[in-house]
Amino acid sequence: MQNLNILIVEDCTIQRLYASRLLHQLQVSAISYAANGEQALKQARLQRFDVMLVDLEMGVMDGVELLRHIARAGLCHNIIIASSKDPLLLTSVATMAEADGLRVLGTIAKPVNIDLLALCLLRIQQRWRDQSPAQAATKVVSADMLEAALATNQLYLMYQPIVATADRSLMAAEVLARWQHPQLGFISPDIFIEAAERYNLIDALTLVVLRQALQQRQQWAEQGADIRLAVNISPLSLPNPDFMQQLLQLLRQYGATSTDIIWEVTESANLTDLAASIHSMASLRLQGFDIAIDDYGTGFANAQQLSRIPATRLKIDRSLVDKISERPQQKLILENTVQLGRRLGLILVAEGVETEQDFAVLAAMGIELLQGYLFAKPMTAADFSQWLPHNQHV
Ligand code: G
Ligand code: G
Ligand code: MN
Repeated sequence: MQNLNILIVEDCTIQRLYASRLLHQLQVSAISYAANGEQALKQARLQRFDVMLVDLEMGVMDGVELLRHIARAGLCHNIIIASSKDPLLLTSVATMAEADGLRVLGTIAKPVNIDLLALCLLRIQQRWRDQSPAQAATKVVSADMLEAALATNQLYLMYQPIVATADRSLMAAEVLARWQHPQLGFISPDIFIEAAERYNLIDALTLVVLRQALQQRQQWAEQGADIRLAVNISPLSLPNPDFMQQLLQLLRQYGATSTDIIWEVTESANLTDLAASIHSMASLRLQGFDIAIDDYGTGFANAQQLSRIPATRLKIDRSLVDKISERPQQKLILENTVQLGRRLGLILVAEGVETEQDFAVLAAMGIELLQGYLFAKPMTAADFSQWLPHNQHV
């Protein structure tokens, strides 16, 4: 974090000093200040900042207006929003900023916590869902292409084991969609999932994926293997009661019950219709399903937002897990995340485990479930069937 150039936008002197002390502790050396939105704009026109730490309430041009200006003029890409306002307001401002094309590294309730601040800054280096290449590629994927893909079975599924840390036995398989386009070839899920969300085709896609996965599950069952499936659901689908009904209808059709499926929902401020989303999740919980908060560490949910989601598992994103044994600072953040998960009563899952060294660190932290290339890569159904007899202790 040493070579980051950060602008603190904050009208209260004490808060400003406090924030800069934390940034010093995180070894950020280039720190500038602005006392309100107008000053911030002036400064940003004079020099390039890697990150702006923006307070929402300020006398002369507040944070909301400032973010609009920054986005429009392309003055800075990475934003951290700090405020003592209601976390829900923070979330909606963050959603607005992202819709304007800014990258929100995090929202922090004041007083700013140093670990959260560190986490936000680390995200600059991490894989990001809405990177511009992915966005550019979405333009190539049209709604017609996607509809055709769904209608003509161009999607196929891969299965990746999730194992128990204790004995590396198979606990579930995550279902991962792949798209082989007849002309364009392989299209990455990061691209087509985002495209599906944009074109309002994500519900249809999820149902196609689920049907295929349930058919496969039935085949495995006939061969004597009872495989629990972890299925991804877009947060955009949750508020739709018709979609939720269709999910359950499909399960009934294929004789699957609530203990056969884990739903993975990406951590997101895009739980736009929060009440309806929580309603859907609570209803799934009441029916006995497990719900995992997926990709934790890439979005900007804070502890309070997290505690509102009726989940049973916290799935820690691979950007926090990768090479953990070599990254002491990252380890502190991971330990914090583990503590948070424990306090919320969640089962912890780490994804992206690639080495025995990392395995040892994660096991010592008490993370119950693991997923990663160390155990197995995502496999076709046929490869998964081959892999099973050697590894299954279910
Ligand atoms: O397998 P890979 O890491 O390339 O997948 C990239 C991302 O695409 C994963 O993080 C996963 O969440 C997402 N993804 C894969 N399949 C599905 C799916 O069926 N539905 C949704 N919503 N996301 C999926
Ligand atoms: O939906 P989710 O983000 O949980 O999907 C997990 C994705 O991470 C899968 O698409 C899979 O391809 C990828 N993945 C799983 N294990 C590893 C790993 O050990 N290393 C890397 N680089 N990627 C992984
Ligand atoms: Mn997932």
